[in-house]
Amino acid sequence: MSQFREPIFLGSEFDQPKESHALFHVIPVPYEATVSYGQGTKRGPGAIIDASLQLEVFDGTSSPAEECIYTHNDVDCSGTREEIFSRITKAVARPLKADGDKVPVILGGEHSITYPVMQAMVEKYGPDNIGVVQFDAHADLRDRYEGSPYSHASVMRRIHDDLGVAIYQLGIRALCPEEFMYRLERRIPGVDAKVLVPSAMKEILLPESFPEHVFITFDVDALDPSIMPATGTPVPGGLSWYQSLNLLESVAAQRKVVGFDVVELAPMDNFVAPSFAAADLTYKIMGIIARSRLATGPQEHKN
Ligand SMILES: [Mn+2]
Repeated sequence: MSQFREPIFLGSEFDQPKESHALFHVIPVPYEATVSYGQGTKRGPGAIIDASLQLEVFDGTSSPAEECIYTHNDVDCSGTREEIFSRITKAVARPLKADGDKVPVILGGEHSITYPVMQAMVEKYGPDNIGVVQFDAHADLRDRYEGSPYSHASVMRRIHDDLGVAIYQLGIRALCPEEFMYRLERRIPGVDAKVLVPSAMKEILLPESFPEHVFITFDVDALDPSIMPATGTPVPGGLSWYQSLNLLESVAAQRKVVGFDVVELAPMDNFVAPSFAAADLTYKIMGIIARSRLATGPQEHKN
């Protein structure tokens, strides 16, 4: 059990730090059960970590790796869904229970893993003190999908309905009538791709009532398929690279980001660009979080 996974995130540049010293806790979750179209998300975490070996430590603004990145062993994704979900919750709870500021960074795997991840986040912060900002092409608000309430297509419904957590959606451009009505009835805030993308919007304003802690769930299909074709259900009209980074900065400027995940990468065998994009995105979000911790008063609500 003490054996580290090989390689570790940015293992080309750093040895595994002491677990207690690290701000960022990378938790690979190679879970794939309900993906509906393309397959291969269970290879996502490995591909992101492999690609991280090619990253520059300096991200153009700062070197977030200086805050230390500890890579945990892969969560065991064998057995029943219940067993796997409870292992995921436990793995995320571990850094949250430790002393000091620790940021879980979960690498998927299919999007359904965000539900057990949020169970750990809610245990730490309470349902009223944490909200989820979701970058995604799909609303993921179906009550069930293909018979399962725990499908990747239902994950945000579980988080909002069952955990009572506020959500904010960015980049959505594929949803069914049930999800459309649910969003209206529950007044789910956010900005859809058809507004966000043509206007090249760089900043959003979270509702004043939105919780002070934020978990970011980044489904890579939020990105346009031109930069992210390696995902099970790509949808045209997605976010560009810089727009995504600007929006992430905007979220981190308004609330304290206490964890994030990058999910739904289905790596392509002969095309490394999407895997590298997912690794770069993961590292860029670390940078945004590290810098927001240093900025004066990042937790002050700007709205
Ligand atoms: Mn999704």
